[in-house]
Amino acid sequence: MTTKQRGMMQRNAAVALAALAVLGLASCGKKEEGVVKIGHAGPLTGSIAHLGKDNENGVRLALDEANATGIEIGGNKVTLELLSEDDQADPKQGTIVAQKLVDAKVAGVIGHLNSGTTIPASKLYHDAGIAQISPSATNVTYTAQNFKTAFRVMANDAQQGKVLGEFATAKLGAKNIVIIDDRSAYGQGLADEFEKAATAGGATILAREFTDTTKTDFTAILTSIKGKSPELIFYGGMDAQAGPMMKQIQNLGIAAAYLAGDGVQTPEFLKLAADAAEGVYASSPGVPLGQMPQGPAFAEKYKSKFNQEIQLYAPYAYDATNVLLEAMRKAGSTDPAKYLPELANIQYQGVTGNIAFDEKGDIKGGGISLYQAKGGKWEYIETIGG
Ligand code: ABU
Repeated sequence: MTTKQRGMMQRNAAVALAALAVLGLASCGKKEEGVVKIGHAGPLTGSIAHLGKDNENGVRLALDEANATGIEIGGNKVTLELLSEDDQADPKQGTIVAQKLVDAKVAGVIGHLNSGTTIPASKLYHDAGIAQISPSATNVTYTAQNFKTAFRVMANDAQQGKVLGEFATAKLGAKNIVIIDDRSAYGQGLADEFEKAATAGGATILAREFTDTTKTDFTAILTSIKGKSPELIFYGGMDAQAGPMMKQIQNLGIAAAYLAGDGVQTPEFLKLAADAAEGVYASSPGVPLGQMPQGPAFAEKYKSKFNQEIQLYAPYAYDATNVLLEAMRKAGSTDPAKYLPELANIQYQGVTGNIAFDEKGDIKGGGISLYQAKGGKWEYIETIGG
């Protein structure tokens, strides 16, 4: 061996030793830096983008807070990175962005917003073994699939439809009802549950009418409904349709009570329907923000960070994110295979209340609240269950 060759060998050995020393420190020390990707998916464009952004803000707030406090998982400092995808509230786009999040190797997903995207996406997360917590999808099918990866942090539409059907018949005394839905998984599913409960309460369903999530002109179905003189119209769908629908109901002079679910119990509906909103009834899972254990404090920090008011589901998206992080902390791992059992058994005191899941991944003890629009505000009536 020449002197030059010996010199090169010595230099290579020194470099290898230095690399080993760094690796050794990293594996023995507690301060290894790592980036953990957390997925979010919801409609960030389109007619309900205000709700998708609201969810995204809830997730972002929780992640930013955790990063600011220097979150450690398994003794290692980690940096949480949000990967937020726009599913456009479209089932096909929902599976496309779900696959994108799976391919990006996210450690968990908060979403999707809509039942129509959450349900098909849940199969992809399930097959990839990734935990999914929806802050807002309420269709019963989501958690009825027995996927050990699927969770939600609010009551479902079997509970919500029952409360709405009983409210329509027992409290409002409606005997003749027309149901409209938007043919989405949420709208149709909630309308079905409402119909069961309203019929059990003694009402007659005069007609079931359908629209879709893209329409804003309902004159044809409302004209047909006017001829039936219902005492109550139930709508299964979102605020973007309910707003213009209420204006058209008012313009046509239809004198029926109007009742809907959580997709309508938003500030956006009040804005879209304007004075036609007066008297409308709607339900929402959980309790009003002001009655949530940390609701007012959350509303303040949300406003100060995003310079806007909460739409609807942001506190649930915030809690869902914190529940996911808590399960990772308890397991000491960001590997879903390790933290999923902790998530299934979580007991977490969040902004919205206590969060624990039943064997299907539904929240234990979620209640449903009822509201009426009065003077441009949602006035609280009562909470059933929870
Ligand atoms: N829960 C109403 C809005 C979201 C959904 O379930 O489609």
